[in-house]
Amino acid sequence: MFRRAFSAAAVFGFSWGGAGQKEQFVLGNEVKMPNISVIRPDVAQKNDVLVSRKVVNELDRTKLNIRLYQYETCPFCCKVRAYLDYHGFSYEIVEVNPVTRSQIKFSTDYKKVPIVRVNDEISLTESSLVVSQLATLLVLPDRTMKEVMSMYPTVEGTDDKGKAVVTHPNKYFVMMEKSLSVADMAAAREEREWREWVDSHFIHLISPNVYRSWNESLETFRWFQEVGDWHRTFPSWERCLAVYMGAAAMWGLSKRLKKRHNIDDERAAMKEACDKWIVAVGPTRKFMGGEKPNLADLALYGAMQSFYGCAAFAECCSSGPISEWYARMKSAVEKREGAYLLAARK
Ligand SMILES: N[C@@H](CCC(=O)N[C@@H](CS)C(=O)NCC(=O)O)C(=O)O
Repeated sequence: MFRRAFSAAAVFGFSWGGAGQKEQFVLGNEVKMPNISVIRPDVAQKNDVLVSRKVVNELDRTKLNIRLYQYETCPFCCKVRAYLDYHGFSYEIVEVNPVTRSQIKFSTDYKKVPIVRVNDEISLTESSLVVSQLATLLVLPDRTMKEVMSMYPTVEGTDDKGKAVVTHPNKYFVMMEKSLSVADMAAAREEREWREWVDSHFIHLISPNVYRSWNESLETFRWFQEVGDWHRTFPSWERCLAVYMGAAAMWGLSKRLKKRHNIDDERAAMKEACDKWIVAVGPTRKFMGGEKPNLADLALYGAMQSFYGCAAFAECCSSGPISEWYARMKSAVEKREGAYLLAARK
């Protein structure tokens, strides 16, 4: 049973302004206040895994029944959450145990997170693909999820080591039925290129930074335990195993990742990436998307949110223009400023 319900304002600590000057969402002909609640069930429903939280937006009438299987601090999962939250979707979160992964045993061929289940029948995987598919669903309100999925064909091939890989050549594309102006086409290209940069460059800088020493790795896992609410969702032996095994494994792996991605000084590389982003946004835009965040803004925000409690974030991202952009993003996401798009979908 769902016993504890908190308003999102209480959970996230944001406010909507003083009396009489609250922010409003215009949905079709209606002007509504966003009303988000976050429910934390204490126990699992019969024949189900424990839902760690349920985000409910009364204005989401899509009936998609979205469930996100995730690790709270996985950058790929954070990207998907940033997208869902900014657009005001209602959805459930299931925290997956990183050691046992028992919560995703229904998925026999795909063993990574995030996995997004829609109506308990469709599994969406690959964070950027998931975001493009959901974005297409919002742009084309008359299409079903299955129709949207068919717009993203898979291509089977092999990587440079001869291992079989499945790719989605158009995974950064949002499908439109109308033709775009030259300016909108340039903006869409910029958005795609920077989303790809987040996946192929920025995210690779995170592990070498947050696990760079045994102490930092352990600190990082202790923070994961805290924000992932592991105390509530996993028994103590699983928690202990996940913290110490995870910290040891990732400390070792981060050395290999550093080499693989040719990272010399991890902190300097992170600072350089943040500077590069700020230069790309430029001095006149609030976001890369202009007045509103686009999918590249949401991707980088999600990736950065995945390590905001770590020393690397404090050292590289908590001052200067990047911190100002991050604060603007945090506010836009937490206030569900993109929720107007959901209005078109019944
Ligand atoms: N390309 C995938 C990457 C997903 C991924 O690598 N997820 C990691 C967590 S950060 C994972 O599940 N690894 C397997 C594991 O932890 O067991 C995406 O964008 O969703």
